[in-house]
Parts: sequence; C-alpha cells; structure tokens
Amino acid sequence: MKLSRNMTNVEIAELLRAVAASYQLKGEEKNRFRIIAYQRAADAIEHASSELKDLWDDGKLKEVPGIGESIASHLDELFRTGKSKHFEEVMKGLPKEMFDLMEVPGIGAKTAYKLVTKIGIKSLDELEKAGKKGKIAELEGFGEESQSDILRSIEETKGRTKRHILPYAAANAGLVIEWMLKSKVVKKADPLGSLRRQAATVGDIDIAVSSDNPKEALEHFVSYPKKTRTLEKGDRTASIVLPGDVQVDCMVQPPDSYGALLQHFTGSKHHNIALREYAIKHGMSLSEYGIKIKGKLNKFATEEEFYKKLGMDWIPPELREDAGEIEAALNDKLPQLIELKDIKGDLQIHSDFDIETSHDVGESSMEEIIRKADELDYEYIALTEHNPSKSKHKEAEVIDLIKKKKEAIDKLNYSFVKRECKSVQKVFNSLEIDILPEGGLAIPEKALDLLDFALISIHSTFRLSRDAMTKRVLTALAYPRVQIFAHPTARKLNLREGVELNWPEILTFCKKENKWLEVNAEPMRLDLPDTLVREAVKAGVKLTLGTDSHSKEALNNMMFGISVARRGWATKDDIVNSRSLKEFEKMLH
Ligand code: DGT
Ligand code: CA
Ligand code: CA
Ligand code: ZN
Repeated sequence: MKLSRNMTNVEIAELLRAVAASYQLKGEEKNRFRIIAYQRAADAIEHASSELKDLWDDGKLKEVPGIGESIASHLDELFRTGKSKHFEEVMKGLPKEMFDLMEVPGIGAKTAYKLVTKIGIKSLDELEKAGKKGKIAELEGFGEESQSDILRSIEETKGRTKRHILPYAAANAGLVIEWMLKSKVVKKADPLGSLRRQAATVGDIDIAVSSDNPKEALEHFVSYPKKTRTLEKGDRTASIVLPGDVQVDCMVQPPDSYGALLQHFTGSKHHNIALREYAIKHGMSLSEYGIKIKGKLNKFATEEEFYKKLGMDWIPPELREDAGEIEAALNDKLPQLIELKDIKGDLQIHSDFDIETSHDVGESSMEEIIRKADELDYEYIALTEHNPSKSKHKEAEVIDLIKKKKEAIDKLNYSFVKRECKSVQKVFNSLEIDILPEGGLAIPEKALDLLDFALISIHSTFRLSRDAMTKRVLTALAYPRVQIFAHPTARKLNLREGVELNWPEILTFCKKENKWLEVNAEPMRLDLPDTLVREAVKAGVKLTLGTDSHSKEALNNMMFGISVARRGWATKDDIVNSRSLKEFEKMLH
C-alpha cells in the first residue's frame, strides 16, 4: 500500500482496515477499542458522499461521523505530507501482501498473515492456485471447508466490477451539475443513466446539458476543477474522470430537443430497446434528437411530450427497466409511486444506549435521534438496538438489559416526547434480534413481551442451503411479537452476495401471517433489492422502510430506501410506515 496526499476514499478505507488488522495481529488487549475505532472509521469513509481529501481541504474532516480526534490528526498529516509516521509504525514488520488478501470477504488479518507467512502466498492469483491444488486445506487450522469458502469468495470478488454506491454517485453528480450551471451558455443540467433511474449502484455518471452553444458548454465541462483527466471531447459529448475513478459523461443538446436527449440517455438499455420496437410497429423511429415519422423529425423540449407522442403517460425513470412499464403507460395503469414526503416514521434506528451487544452500537443518544426525527416531521420512530450479546450474558441478564431499555424509552415517551417534540408522538421500543443458525432467536422468548414489536435479521452463517435458510427464517418469523424481517437478503453492495431463500414461500408466509419485509435504506445494503420489492408488492406483502441509522445524520438516508421502493413499483399503500401513528398501531395488532 503506497501512501500519498491524493489517496481516494476507497484507498483510505483500505489503509485504515490494514491499520486495524495490524493492531489485531499485534494482539494487545488494550488495542481492542482502537481496532473498533479504525474499522468504524473505514466504514464511515466508505459511506461518505464526498471525497475525504475535499472535506479536509474545506476544514471539515472532523465533521464526518465516525472519525475521531486521533484518526483525524493522522489523516491530517497524510493529506499535508503524503506520509503518516503513525500508520507506518503500526504496520511495520507485517508483510504488505497480506493486506491484498484481506480484500477477499472472509479472510481476516490472522488468516491472511498465516497464508503469507506459512505458504508464501503473494497475491490473489497465487491464493487461488494454492487453493485449487489443495494447499490451503493442508494448513493447520484450515481444512477442506474453509478452503472451498475461500475459493468461492475469490470467485465472487473477481466477478465484481467496482460500482459506486448511490449517494456517492449522486453527490459527485450534484457538484458537476452545480459547476455546469455556472456557465452562461448552460440552461439546464440533469442526471441521466442509472443515477437518474436511482439504481442501487452506478457505473459511470451521465449528465444532460441544455445549451445553444454545445462547444462552449463542453469546454466548461472539461475544465471542471476537480477532474483528474479528460477522456474525450467531441461536438456533442465529452467524458472526464474524477478522483476515486469516477467517470462522468456529458451530453449536450439545444433546448428544443432536450426532452429527447433526456429520454434517450436515461435508459435503461432494455427500456429503450422495448420502446424502439413499439415505435417501429407504429411507423416511428426514435433517437436522441427526437421521433421521426414519415421522414420528418419531431423535436421535444420535454420528456412528457416525447412519451405523449408515443401515446403513453410519462414513465418515472425508476420504472424504466422493461418490466411492464410500457404496457402500463399505454393503458393509464402506472402506479402512484411512494414519495419521501409520505413517510411518517423510521422503523430501524440504533441509539448509543448500552445494551451490551456484540454488534455495532449507534453514536447518537436517544434524545438526539428523537429531535432529528422531529425535524423530519415524523410521527413515530422505532429504536431497534441489537440484542444483548448471547454468549456473554445469562438469560436473566439479557431480560434485565432489555427491561432497562424499555424503562428508558417509557420515560422518554412520558416526558421528553411530550415536552420537546412538535410532530413525534411516540417512540416504539423495539430490538433487532439475530436469527440463530438453527432458526431460534438470540433472546429468551419471555423477553419478547417487553417489546412493542421486534425486527429479526441474519448477521452470521450466511451460507446455508436454500431450504435450510428458508426454514431458519420462517421459524424465527413465526414468533407473534416478531413483525419485521430486516435487511432480508443480508447483502452488502460490492462486498457480499445475498443469502439464498425460497422467496415464494417467504412471501406466502408473510402475506398469510401479516409479517412485514424491510426495505433497508442503508446505502451499502438497499435490501430488499428492488426486484424483490416488486415480487413482494405483487404478492400483496407489506413493506417497511428503515434507515438502519447508527447516527442521527443517517436518518437522512430514507430517500435511498424510497428509491428502492419506487423501483419496485411500491405505492403508499404497500409501505406500512406511510401510515399515521394511529393507523400504524392498528396494523400492529
Ligand atoms: P451504468 O453506467 O453501468 O450504471 O448504467 P447506465 O444505465 O447509466 O448505462 P450507460 O452509462 O452505459 O448509458 C446510459 C444510458 O444511455 C443507458 O441506460 C442507455 C442509454 N443509451 C442509449 N444509447 C446509447 C448508446 O449508444 N451508448 C450508450 N452507452 N448508452 C446509450
Ligand atoms: Ca451511466
Ligand atoms: Ca455512460
Ligand atoms: Zn442488521
């Protein structure tokens, strides 16, 4: 790993993980908190919507939640000098190849260290070869099973092209659009492509510009101050690259054909192909310039006019995936999609309340979170800390900790909420409970009675057969107080595939037993994925939106959950927490 002043967020997160791993290997108990702090900072940086270097430039490094004083001071040194005495010192003596191996999910610091020092693995390629020859299984403490796990993870890692998470792409695009609008010749600028369709991840960013002077508009585009290089510049389009390996394509057209430009480059490819086929059948041909009918080009300033000419309603970009939207638009059957303003509460939030869990705790206090929810005009929220650690407590202790949390929330409902809030009326006492590998819950059944309702989720043992995993989930969902199956596939974008479940069976169960599926709005999760949201909606299963916030700022992520829900054709009726408090409580019972 080469340190430099211009490290991107991805590289810095990798660096901090390497530092955490080094602490871990040096194995001193006093480092436990440091390890957690470094891992948390790496997570925070992966989630950041701006490049850290830019934040540092603006003196805002300390405002990133998750980066503490000490790490901030080391990053400051890194951005000033391109070096860090501290990071280098901590990593000294450890083989640098091990940090590359740690990019494979499931390979931690100790495993990577062993692989490098015991069998001399120097790269992912070598690791794969060694695995195929059975060399990993022979190592002490490894065996056939971990060897095949490692090989499978390598396979998954290779199949993945790095795509940007939605908020990161959106923030970069926002800055470019802001820059474009500074030019006198630019009339409008909007996102296109997967970003406009609000897909969970974005390959490259595409931007539409309306201008009578494409040449000057593109001159302005390629002089964007933060670009690292220009890839190409033509008459109508240009491409640049931003730090963090973000490609931005810009397409320009005059105002009278801007609608056709927006339509053409919003995609998706499949939507456009289907639309083109429909047009051809009706004697029309489509392009980014407009619609040709009997040799004459019709231009469109807006997309609404473009779709109208085809005899259709305007189709929201989130639906443009060739999944039935064209037929719906022809027949006046497009759904009235859920909107951010419809949301009345957030149903997954973690406060800093110390419930002695082995999972991540939040950074903000219950009061801070309630205040934030009040600013967002919510009527209610659920506090859903993770269950107390099962291995470290006796049953009675678990019950006691949950009681303490209930008391804290009761007290807030009686005083703070009444006294300080203008819109929040109720804080629900909930919990995010691990589903044990065999399907039980990680808390005693008695403790469920202390909760208003419970969320359940998978946080370990991700690889079970489809049948075993389905049985595991249904067993846990069957408890009466269990209401929501949170981040149901347990996927992590760019990191981990989702678990395998028999979805028809899960959906049938949820519909029959009135259980709800979460659309987790955390940008690395966005889980349920949009295609499964669509299945759930079709099956009549109700959905909840939750931000899975671990800080008060993260409550703002609700908008990304809304995008996923919209891509799954969800309407207000499908989303439980679009209901008022009164209706929501009715649905709970
Ligand atoms: P991405 O960038 O992988 O996240 O996905 P998109 O959908 O943004 O794909 P992209 O950037 O290749 O192209 C933007 C949209 O433009 C795409 O959805 C379909 C549309 N499109 C129409 N004609 C063309 C064409 O000739 N070339 C490309 N690249 N895109 C076209
Ligand atoms: Ca794109
Ligand atoms: Ca593109
Ligand atoms: Zn979780």
